[in-house]
Amino acid sequence: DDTQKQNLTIIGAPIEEGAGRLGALMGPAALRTAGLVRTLEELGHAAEDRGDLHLPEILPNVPPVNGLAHHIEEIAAWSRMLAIETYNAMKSGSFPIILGGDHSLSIGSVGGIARYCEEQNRELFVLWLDAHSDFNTPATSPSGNMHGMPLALLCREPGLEGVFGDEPHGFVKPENLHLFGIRSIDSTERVLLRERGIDVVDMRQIDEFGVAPLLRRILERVQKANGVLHVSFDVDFIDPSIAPGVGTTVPGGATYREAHLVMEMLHDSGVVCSLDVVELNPFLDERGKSALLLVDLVASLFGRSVFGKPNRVDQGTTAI
Ligand code: EXY
Ligand code: MN
Ligand code: MN
Ligand code: MN
Repeated sequence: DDTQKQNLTIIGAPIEEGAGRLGALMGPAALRTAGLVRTLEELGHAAEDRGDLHLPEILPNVPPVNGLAHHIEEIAAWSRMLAIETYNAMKSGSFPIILGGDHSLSIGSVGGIARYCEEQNRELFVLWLDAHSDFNTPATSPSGNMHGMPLALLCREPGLEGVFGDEPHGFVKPENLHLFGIRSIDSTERVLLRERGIDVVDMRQIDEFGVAPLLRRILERVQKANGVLHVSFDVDFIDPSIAPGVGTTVPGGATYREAHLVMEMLHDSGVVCSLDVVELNPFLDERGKSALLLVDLVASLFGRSVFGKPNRVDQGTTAI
């Protein structure tokens, strides 16, 4: 088979301070229990599990923000640690997989990856698989929960400069950001997303056109630019009927096959450089079903397939 074997660096980020409810800190443990590392190894990859990161005793000082940003000192500490970890993993030629933990962790994970890409002059694209657009600033956020803010910070919206302090990190170009599966946007977020011209593939488009052409358009863009793609996978991208283990469920999410097809196409594209798996809340899960589904989806991203990649639809033949 044509699956490329990769060096993977698995980093647990048991962070829940960015979410409105407790439990996401158990996410990395549940993903390991569900067999994530073993599954990746069985697919032939070299997976190094670095274990979980832990908050330092002394948190950084962050200047006060204009608006609400709960636990910003904790998020700042996580962001600075994670930016170092993902930067180092990329630099060593490895593919970082960050196990969350709530979505505020992407500030750090993407911040470190973007720093590496800037240094290497590689164009970074981000695919954000989520029910939400996560584009609030402290000034627009209705909740003050920082898991709703990572993209605003990464796209240089003002208000969260203190999070990284002097820690080196990169940014995401708004035109290289692709939101996918979206079905919950706050009214102030919508204004900002429109003003910045962010590409939003909402569930209505997915219903109407299907995931394949919508995702292919994004992947072709990355390939044409000789770029790399970071994938940020929020559990609430999937429909809550099959993935209930998340604190911010929104009905009408991706089906089992839609989610797998996304991961299979991402694998075939060969452009994915890094992955976050976020927002799993095992306290809300049902007998591990969300954790097990996530492990299967990650397996699809790393080359598991039913039979092979279709190369001629008309003949139904497969490349094996
Ligand atoms: N937009 C809402 C807020 O900012 O409070 C909800 C954000 C939920 C974010 C989840 C993780 O994707
Ligand atoms: Mn999210
Ligand atoms: Mn979400
Ligand atoms: Mn900065």
